[in-house]
Amino acid sequence: MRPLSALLPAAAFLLVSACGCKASAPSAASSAAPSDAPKAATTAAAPAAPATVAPVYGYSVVAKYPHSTDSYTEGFLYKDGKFYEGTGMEGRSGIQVLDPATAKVLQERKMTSNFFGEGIVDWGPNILQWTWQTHIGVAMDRATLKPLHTFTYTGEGWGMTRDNKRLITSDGTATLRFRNPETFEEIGHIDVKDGDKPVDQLNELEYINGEIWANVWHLERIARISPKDGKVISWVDVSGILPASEKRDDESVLNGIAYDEAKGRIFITGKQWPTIFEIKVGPKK
Ligand SMILES: [Ca+2]
Repeated sequence: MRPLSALLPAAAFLLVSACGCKASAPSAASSAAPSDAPKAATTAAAPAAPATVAPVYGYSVVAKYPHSTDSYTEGFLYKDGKFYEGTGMEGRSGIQVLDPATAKVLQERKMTSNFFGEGIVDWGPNILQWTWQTHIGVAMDRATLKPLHTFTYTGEGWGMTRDNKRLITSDGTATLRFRNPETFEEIGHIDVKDGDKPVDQLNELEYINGEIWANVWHLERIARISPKDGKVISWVDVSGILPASEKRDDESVLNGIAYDEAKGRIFITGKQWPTIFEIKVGPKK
């Protein structure tokens, strides 16, 4: 991998602006349909969930929080009382720090318009964000969102999370990769399977109590995955949690899982959803 110092100037290129930040009143008025096709064309809003081997659980909603319908959610985490959200789409990508109660944008940094932002992960005092198909990511100071250095990788960038030793990343396939948090180099991987069947399109990730939780692109289902062997331990079916009438389009899909480790709270949201849901896993109704 290229030495990080050689890539330093690119950090300023990748991230162009911080903001003084206004309250983000969730609004659907400002965004026209995206001119660049998101990851793939689709016409089916909610395909039937496939049969599974692992048990399927349901959910109950504990609380609801506001979420901006302008945010094309690609990365989502909870840290020190705030939500951190990475957003995608060229021209709309960046990272925001949000007040959970009000959705007020406390801090923000935007990417230049040629980048499509993807997952985010905190590591020590830093926060990392990578991009979909441009093979470059940026490490920022978490307190200020000031870019520190960039890093590169092969393949696509989708979701990111971590355990206490490694970063964990998805790329739209059934493979999750473990990475050195300092160099971003791959140090191992698992192939995710439900029974014998690979589970691909793994997207936004969250490490929760020794499991990797991953939502599957275009399904309202979360896989709970063993980090040891990639086996799907169980599924959480959140079908219908956001009424179809509140989804902007076919790409307004589930794509955000965040965990408040101190209080054991699990939050989920999706691309351009108006709501962040705190959920509890329970029997499927
Ligand atoms: Ca997450």
